[in-house]
Amino acid sequence: MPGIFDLLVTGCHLATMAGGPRCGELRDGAIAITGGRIAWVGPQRDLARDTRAVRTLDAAGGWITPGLIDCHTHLVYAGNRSSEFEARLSGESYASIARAGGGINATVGAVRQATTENLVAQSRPRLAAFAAEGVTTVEIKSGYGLDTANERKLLTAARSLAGECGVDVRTTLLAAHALPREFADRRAAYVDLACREMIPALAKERLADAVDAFCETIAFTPDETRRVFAAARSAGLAVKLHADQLSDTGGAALAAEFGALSADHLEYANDAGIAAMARAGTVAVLLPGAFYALRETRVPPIAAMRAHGVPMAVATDCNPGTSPVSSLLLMLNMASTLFGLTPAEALAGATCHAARALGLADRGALAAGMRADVVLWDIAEPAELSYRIGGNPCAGIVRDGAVVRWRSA
Ligand code: DI6
Ligand code: FE
Repeated sequence: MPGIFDLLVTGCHLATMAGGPRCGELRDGAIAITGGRIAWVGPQRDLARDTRAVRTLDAAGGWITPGLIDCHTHLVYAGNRSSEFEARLSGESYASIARAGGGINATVGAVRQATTENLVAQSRPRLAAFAAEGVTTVEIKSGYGLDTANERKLLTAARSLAGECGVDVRTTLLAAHALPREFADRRAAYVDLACREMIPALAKERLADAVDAFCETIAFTPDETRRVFAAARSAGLAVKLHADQLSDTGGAALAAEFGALSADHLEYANDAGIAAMARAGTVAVLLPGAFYALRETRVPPIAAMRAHGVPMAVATDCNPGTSPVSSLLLMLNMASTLFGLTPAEALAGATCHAARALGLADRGALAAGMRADVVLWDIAEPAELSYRIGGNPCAGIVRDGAVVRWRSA
């Protein structure tokens, strides 16, 4: 074992998520960190008696997991849509509200009015809520600007929130989220703008890590999505897809065809699409918050995902319309109660599989060489993370090797 570690955490149980049954659990373990990376993980009794560290933290019997990863959010936005919530409660559908010019376009109106600073100020409490629950990596999509300047504003706000909060933010350009009002009846012209201007420009400015699209009857067709993905590919960006959320448009297979990092929602995905995702290595991102808020009844084909060995991630879809959620822990619960995931599958969905949905090989598990994003929980068993509804058992956070908080230390 090397000489002096930067940080040593003792007295813990670990859900390593690094393979093996039951979350790769390791009871009575310890974890050592050096240079922002995990240097060693193992049973505490294997620590050499002369092991030294600049700082040692006692976990007092709590559980350690990798930092949680929310791989699908739209958390930078302005305003809110509580009036649409009321309209849906009195019988209107999400699709009819969207067709009448509300929905995503309502938030686009609010975002276009807002300054970057406004957007940061309105989104800060949401990101802070994630961070307080042990989320150390968050993906944030644009998609409420729908022109180059306003999509840039959203991505810039996401990047600047990252800087001030310390959470690692991955940005995704979602130009093909909805047809903006000024392009009504000029669909092809908007897709041209997205492909010829928005994607190349924002990729060149390094504001986006990936490109996403909403492939749906109320949004973009499979052919329009293909054009967007081809532009992403030319710009050297990975792709992800909002697929088969409200109807089966063949989104799962389309995502697989382009080697997408993930296909998300998937309530209506067909079996051939799931099989294609397995072959392509595309992660299924489950979004139970949107399913719940829209009071959907069609559950994603979990059995097919398991049968084909498609990795399942779980995310919040934090957005003002269909998932006004800022708790990833609540999504672990809903993934189990609504979709039937085991607690171990749900936790994998917010750690190792979420990392893969973002194309990040350096996190999501506790193993030597991984980024040192580590969370301490006051729980007796890992299943408690999805069993409880409300409350926050997070008792300590180490992010990129730095202690953000630790009990009373
Ligand atoms: N699917 C969703 O659930 C969100 N976007 C998407 O493509 C909804 C976004 C909104 O209604 O504001
Ligand atoms: Fe979404």
